Amino acid sequence: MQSLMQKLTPSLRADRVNPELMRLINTILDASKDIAISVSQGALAGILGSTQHENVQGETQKKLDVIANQIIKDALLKNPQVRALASEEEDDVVAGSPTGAYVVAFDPLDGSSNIDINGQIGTIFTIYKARNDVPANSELQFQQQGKQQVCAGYVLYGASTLLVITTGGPTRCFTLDSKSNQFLLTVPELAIAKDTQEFAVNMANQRFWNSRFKDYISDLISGETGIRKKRFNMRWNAAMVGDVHRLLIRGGIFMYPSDSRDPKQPAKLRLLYEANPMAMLVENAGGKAFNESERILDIVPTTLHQRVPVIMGSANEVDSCLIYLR
Ligand code: AFP
Repeated sequence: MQSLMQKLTPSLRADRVNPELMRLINTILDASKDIAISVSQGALAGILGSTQHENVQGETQKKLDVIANQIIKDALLKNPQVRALASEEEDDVVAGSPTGAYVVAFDPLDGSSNIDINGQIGTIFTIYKARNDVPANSELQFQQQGKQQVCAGYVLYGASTLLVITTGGPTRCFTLDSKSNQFLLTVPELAIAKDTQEFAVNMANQRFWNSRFKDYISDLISGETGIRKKRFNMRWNAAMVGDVHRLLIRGGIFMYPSDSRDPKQPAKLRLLYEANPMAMLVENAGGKAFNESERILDIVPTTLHQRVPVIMGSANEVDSCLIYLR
């Protein structure tokens, strides 16, 4: 069966991806395969635990955050197509080759709190065309709307190592074959169910939500006897990559709304490294992705590490949530 499965390159060719972009995607994926080896070795590779450092987001870096960031950064800076890179773990934009055609942003290790518990973690990445009107190391390279992404994807280091990717066409899923070390196409076209009975939100933040969002969640929880007249189930992974993967496979709604915990930081998830790539993957699989008022892919970014509320997943359920929020 395995030999009949398509490898990544023919699939990208079918999606009319040009050879330079294809090589760039492969650079990211080769790096992710190295990360996958470290993840699978766990304590044996000395990757568990924290460093003494905080990243630009004010979060204590895990050892694997630093290792994964370095692996991807080193690989990208060797690729002449990379004009610049931005990472959740880097303070500033890092310039690459002045003639590179693309800029790449990534969250090297999403779901850091799951590293030490052997839970789901992943690498999220996005690629834009480089801008010729601003310097390579300018933040403006990355202040492009999400709808301008030429590729978005994640590698999920779970029970299997999976790649979910779109280059503007369908959102496709590949599984890393440990024998050939190749990503093989296992779901040619992901399609998110329009309706769902499953939601993902961190309920511990409830007291910090606005009243409209509280009302929406309360109506989900009230089940068959409530206004929604159906029973909803809840799941929370603490890793967006795992939660979004679940909704791509069996439908669902993933929410990280604005909250009042920290007035300087009204939302948690990062637009560039998390919200935009996931929004493109979700939309290209038939789902919807909004902050609380507009389509995520339409947001004009203003800063590199900007954070936004996120509501994404099954189209009809996202619409229902937005009715409460408006
Ligand atoms: P880390 O990668 O810093 O652990 O954060 C993961 C994340 O950005 C996103 O992947 C999760 O959905 C969310 O944060 C989890 O947040 P909680 O800490 O509220 O569970």
